[in-house]
Amino acid sequence: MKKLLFIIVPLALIILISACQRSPPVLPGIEPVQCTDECSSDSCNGFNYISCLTTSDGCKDKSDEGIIKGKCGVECLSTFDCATTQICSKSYKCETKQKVSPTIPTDAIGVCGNGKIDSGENCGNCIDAKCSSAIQASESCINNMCKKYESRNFEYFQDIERYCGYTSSDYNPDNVALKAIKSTQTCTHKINDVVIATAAQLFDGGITDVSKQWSCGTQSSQPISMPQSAAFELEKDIVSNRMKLVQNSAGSDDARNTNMYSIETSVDSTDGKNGYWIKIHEGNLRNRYQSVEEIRFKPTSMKWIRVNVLSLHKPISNIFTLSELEVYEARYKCIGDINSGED
Ligand SMILES: [Ca+2]
Ligand SMILES: [Ca+2]
Repeated sequence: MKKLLFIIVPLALIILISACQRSPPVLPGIEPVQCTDECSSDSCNGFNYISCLTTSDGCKDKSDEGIIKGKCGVECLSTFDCATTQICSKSYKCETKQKVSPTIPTDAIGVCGNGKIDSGENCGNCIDAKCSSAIQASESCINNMCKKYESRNFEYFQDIERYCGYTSSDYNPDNVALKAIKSTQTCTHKINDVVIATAAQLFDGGITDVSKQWSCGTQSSQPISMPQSAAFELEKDIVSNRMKLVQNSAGSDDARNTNMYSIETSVDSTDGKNGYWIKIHEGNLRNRYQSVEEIRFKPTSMKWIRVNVLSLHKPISNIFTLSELEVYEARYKCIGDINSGED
């Protein structure tokens, strides 16, 4: 029994001592320091001012104060912070106002119609580069260049009336259009695998044969758009006072009849499109196939002749046809008249 006591008592003491060591007494009022400093001094995050403050735990913490005038390169927060000639920029700096000059949108540069002659623009492809005084015809656009226009004697009607003893009914009976050398047109019509109806058929002497007429066709049910034109170049400069225009003459098909038309002439065109043109006549063709229109006008110099078809008698038609344009030279006597004026 005594032996057992010798073992139990020291064992109990060891347990008691180790228990006391595991939970040491906590002193009231003193917390243990368990934090670290977030920062050591004030700083910036972009334009934001970050102050470094000591908090209640005794450590330094970051505090974002926002954008503050005078800190982090911020000179101003609004234009009121700047001088009167300055504004507060997006980077919070006072900057002198720049006078904003109007800028041409980049998509307008190089555009035809912006009023400036841009690279690649000329009188033939853009109105910006049109010749200086085309109305007075002192310049004319030929091969995409403005050239001095050389007027012909018989363009100034008053002068002719004053100096020339012509009569409007006096003309040479030879149809000079038959000798035309070149032609062009805005539209054609395929007659068959061999024949296409072009402006050349306007001066081939053929009237009733459908393959000997200028035709325009959409080759579909779509109506043909207006205006359309055909032009041809005479063998040489002439002075004319009479033409004959023959209406569509294809079979008895009035659906192809031209209504309004005009005729223009040029002495300096090289291709039937460029150059200076004057309108010598405008009228309506009768709504009857094979009808012939007699056109009289004051003697006018011409090398090129252009017929413009402005409307059809059947506007929804998908085809129209003009058969022939005959051109006659005026007879006049001017050479003696010019120097024997009466006043
Ligand atoms: Ca332009
Ligand atoms: Ca013909």
